Amino acid sequence: MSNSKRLRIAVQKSGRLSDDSIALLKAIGIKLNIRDRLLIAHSTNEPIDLLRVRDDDIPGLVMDGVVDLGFIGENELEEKSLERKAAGKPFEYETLRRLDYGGCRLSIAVPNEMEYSGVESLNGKEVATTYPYLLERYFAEKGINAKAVMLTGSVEVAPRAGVADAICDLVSTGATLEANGLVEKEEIFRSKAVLIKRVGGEMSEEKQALINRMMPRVDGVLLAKE
Ligand code: PRT
Ligand code: ZN
Repeated sequence: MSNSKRLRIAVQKSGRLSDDSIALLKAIGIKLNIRDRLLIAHSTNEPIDLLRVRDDDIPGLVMDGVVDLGFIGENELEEKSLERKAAGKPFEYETLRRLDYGGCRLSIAVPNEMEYSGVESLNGKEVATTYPYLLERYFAEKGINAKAVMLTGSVEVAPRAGVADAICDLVSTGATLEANGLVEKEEIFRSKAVLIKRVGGEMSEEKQALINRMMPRVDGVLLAKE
């Protein structure tokens, strides 16, 4: 698929990274004809096709060489990279640029009433998260004997529901934690959106030339917004 003559770029179809990623592509002069329900969108002025998918799928699409470039949050990228490495699948990519949106942190939070005197307080506890690989790595680095419990949604209600003792989830304003009676205790990963490129397989001269033309324009847009 990556042999296609047109440059394939994966973007989140609908979510927190979608609008900013599309806006960046438009700002660097790529005209796009996006129809809401369609998986693929074609550029009308460059040989570029957009693949509009769930963000969870973007790291794998790049690492498997199905697409040439992808816009993705570093949290999802690092988690999928660790997961694929453990499974013996390709997990490599090149980061072309760190972008100026999608900023958040992955943090461990505990119920207000839980006694907490440092990360050691998590020994023997169960922590609900959508990022078990990042969390297990953190526990291993800190020498903590705690268990990551995988949940794909509603992580913040897990302690109240009796499913876990604490959580590890993305935080931006902190409002969600507060609304659920949780206090942020340990920041384990800081994330922003990044533009990544596949590393395996051949890249045609035409496609590489197009990427080479795009990147200075990306830098120009990022600089203008500073
Ligand atoms: O459907 P699809 O799988 O594509 O989307 P998704 O629901 O998995 O992802 P989405 O759109 O919610 O987030 C995409 C990416 O945006 C994440 O992977 C992060 O890189 C980035 N991002 C930045 C965030 C946040 N900020 C964020 N605050 N992703 C999620 N949140 C959630 C968080 O999980 C929690 O539920 O917002 C809530 C906390 O926000 P505050 O402001 O209350 O602290
Ligand atoms: Zn997702």
